[in-house]
Amino acid sequence: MTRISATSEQRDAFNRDGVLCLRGVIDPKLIAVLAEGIDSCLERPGPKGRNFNAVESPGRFAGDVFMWTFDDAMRQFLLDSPLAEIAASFMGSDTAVHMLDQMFVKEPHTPSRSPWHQDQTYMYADGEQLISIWVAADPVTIESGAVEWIKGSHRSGKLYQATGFDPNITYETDDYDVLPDIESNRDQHDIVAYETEPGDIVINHLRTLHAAPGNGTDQRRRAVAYRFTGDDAYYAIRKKGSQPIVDPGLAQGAPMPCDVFPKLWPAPVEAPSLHVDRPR
Ligand SMILES: O=C(O)CCC(=O)C(=O)O
Repeated sequence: MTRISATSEQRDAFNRDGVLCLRGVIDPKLIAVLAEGIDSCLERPGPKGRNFNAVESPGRFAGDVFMWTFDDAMRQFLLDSPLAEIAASFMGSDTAVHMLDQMFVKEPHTPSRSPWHQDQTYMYADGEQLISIWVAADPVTIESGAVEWIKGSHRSGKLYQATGFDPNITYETDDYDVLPDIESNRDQHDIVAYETEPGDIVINHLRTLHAAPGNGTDQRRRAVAYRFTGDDAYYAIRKKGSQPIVDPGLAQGAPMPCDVFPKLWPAPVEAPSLHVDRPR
């Protein structure tokens, strides 16, 4: 397996911007495993798999989560890739705990945007060492739906209410601020997007604001984001937010490592064992 750790320049840039693209990190053979896993999950989704857009849309925008617990290729990709080590290195953490994998597939000509959001308030951890790594199985251009990131937004001190990718789901709660209208005021923000080739990765802090346009091309845009937590993170129970695929049985504030959120760095002696059945 490729060994990757952040240089001090890369870590400084990541800490400053809350987002960083690394080129050519994942072996093409492993990207093929990821592509196989994504296609398998599209064909046979897990318990929480769904389409984010209406069936009458020209292109499908599909999502799924915790694929590593029910799909062999997704599990192989997670365990054989260097993502956990990279996550630990960029978080400045001795350990990396895998919180969840989350798929975002925009088939050709899907008009559906991924709305502006921070990841943290959908998810199950608070702390500082919170990171996501976005990996695409296809070349990604601005036109096919490259994710846009607001540089430095992870340092605003704000936590925003999550926004439903599925317009039928809202996460309104007075625990967090209402997200301002970023799209109508784009010139007020330092927005960056990376066009990527398979093997490139984009790392973001879970508080970095981001969004993605639809896919206006004939090319598929298949991607998975891998969410990791570090030493200082702890379990967060949200009044509104998504739930893990299985109740981890953790109390608010508990350390993260458990069967549902396995510690993957340093590499475990025994592979994580959680298995979830796919609906037939
Ligand atoms: O890939 C996308 O369209 C959205 C990705 C995203 O929102 C995320 O990784 O949290």
